[in-house]
Amino acid sequence: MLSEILFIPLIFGVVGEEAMRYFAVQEMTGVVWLRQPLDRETKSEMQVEFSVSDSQGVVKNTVNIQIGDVNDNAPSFLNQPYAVQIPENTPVGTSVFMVNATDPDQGVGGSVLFSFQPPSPFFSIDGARGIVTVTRALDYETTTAYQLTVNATVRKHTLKNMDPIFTNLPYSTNIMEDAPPGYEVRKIRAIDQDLGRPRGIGYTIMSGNTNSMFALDYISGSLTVSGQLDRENPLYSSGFTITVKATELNDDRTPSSATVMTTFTILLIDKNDNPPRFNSSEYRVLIPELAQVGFALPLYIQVEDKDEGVNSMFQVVLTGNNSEHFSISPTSVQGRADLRVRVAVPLDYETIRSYSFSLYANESLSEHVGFARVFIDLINENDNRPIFSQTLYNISLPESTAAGTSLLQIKVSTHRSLPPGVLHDLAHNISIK
Ligand SMILES: *[C@@H]1O[C@H](CO)[C@@H](O)[C@H](O)[C@H]1NC(C)=O
Ligand SMILES: *[C@@H]1O[C@H](CO)[C@@H](O)[C@H](O)[C@H]1NC(C)=O
Ligand SMILES: *[C@@H]1O[C@H](CO)[C@@H](O)[C@H](O)[C@H]1NC(C)=O
Ligand SMILES: *[C@@H]1O[C@H](CO)[C@@H](O)[C@H](O)[C@H]1NC(C)=O
Ligand SMILES: *[C@@H]1O[C@H](CO)[C@@H](O)[C@H](O)[C@H]1NC(C)=O
Ligand SMILES: *[C@@H]1O[C@H](CO)[C@@H](O)[C@H](O)[C@H]1NC(C)=O
Ligand SMILES: *[C@@H]1O[C@H](CO)[C@@H](O)[C@H](O)[C@H]1NC(C)=O
Ligand SMILES: [Ca+2]
Ligand SMILES: [Ca+2]
Repeated sequence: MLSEILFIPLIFGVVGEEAMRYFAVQEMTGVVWLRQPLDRETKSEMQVEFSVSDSQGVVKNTVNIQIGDVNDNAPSFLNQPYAVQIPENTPVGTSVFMVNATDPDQGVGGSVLFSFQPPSPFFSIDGARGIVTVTRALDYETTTAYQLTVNATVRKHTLKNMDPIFTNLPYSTNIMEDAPPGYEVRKIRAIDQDLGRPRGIGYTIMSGNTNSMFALDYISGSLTVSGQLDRENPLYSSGFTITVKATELNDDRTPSSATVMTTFTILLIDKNDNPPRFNSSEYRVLIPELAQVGFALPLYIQVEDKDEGVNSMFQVVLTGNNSEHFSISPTSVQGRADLRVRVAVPLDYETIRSYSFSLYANESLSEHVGFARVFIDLINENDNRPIFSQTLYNISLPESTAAGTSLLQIKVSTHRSLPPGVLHDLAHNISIK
């Protein structure tokens, strides 16, 4: 039996004019070649897009290429020529001049070492900063001018491996409190400061990652959200200060001893995700009907919206039949408040014995409503003078009436109308003949 196998070749390429000037890709193997020398001092980083295609289509991917530093620049003096006039009585130890040289190479390759060539008995030069100092008393009568030659050399690269450094510091980002898991807060990046081919970096979180709310990709340095954030959670409300570490990796990808740490601060931006809430679903109170207007009811109502600023502003309203008999304050709240309910009109048990109200806390968002019930019951008080049915009870009875005989039923009724506070006496005249 025969069968045909069709080989579909993959074709590799590089995209873009600038990238094509520097890089060539072998179509069949995907091996990348450099077409011309790179120069870190001109461009330290390039984003190069490579492509791979088959008969079905093309896939492109961007590769970030960092150009490492080599010490390929000689230092140069700035602001030449140098000529200084100093008084002959300039004291020994006085700094009289400063030479200035720069080197375009970065890091260790870029630091310059100064010396006088040949050395002078009268002047010295600070190797690192180029400061020229008088070291011996001068005498105009002996010498009127000194000509000195400064030698600037690039400092020898020390054998000690330098620690990497973070770029684009400081790391501080504000993110919405509802950022979903997987959301990238930011990419952090550290670079190898040493000359030559830069080593890879591994990124880790050392501390501050409360409840593992964030994840840091070891290779890419991408810091992402990995849990459900909530600004109103007291553990998260003041933000996160995460200590991150960058470790240079050896060629076999094991961590080297060259590391650097920094902190990353993340603050959560409030979202209006909480409605106002009362601290109970219902409040009940019993008050004397004679409670004065202005009397504050012993109702301990607290209401709170846990959000921040305008996201925690709301209006309080007490509604229901006869709710105007009471007043509530405050009615405009931001954040949290203890509410006071006060008597607004003279109350009367004989007219209304109990009240039942709805208490709302409404935010500007219509679905953000806090709700509670309020029940107020009045205690009856003896605020009415009793009234006898007759002004005089006149009864006659025979003298033989036995002790304990019921003689008379006295009817007493009350009607409302007397102002509160009247003392009541039940004195009445009964004449018995
Ligand atoms: C050296 O020259 C550079 C470039 O002109 C300047 O920015 C720097 O301030 C100079 N340093 C001193 C110490 O004069
Ligand atoms: C300049 O200084 C360096 C370092 O001290 C020394 O190696 C070099 O020979 C000096 N150059 C000249 C021209 O003297
Ligand atoms: C509501 O809060 C107030 C004020 O803090 C407090 O006095 C009251 O006991 C609370 N009520 C409930 C049911 O927790
Ligand atoms: C409201 O209260 C009044 C007494 O002030 C009463 O007559 C009336 O029936 C009540 N209305 C409702 C709807 O409860
Ligand atoms: C508060 O919200 C409730 C429920 O949505 C609504 O019945 C009431 O009219 C609102 N009150 C105000 C003052 O907006
Ligand atoms: C009380 O009753 C007696 C006898 O029935 C009568 O004579 C007398 O006038 C009455 N007194 C009054 C104040 O009504
Ligand atoms: C009761 O009798 C006394 C003395 O006789 C009199 O002063 C008073 O007015 C009488 N009270 C009533 C309510 O009739
Ligand atoms: Ca919130
Ligand atoms: Ca809110």
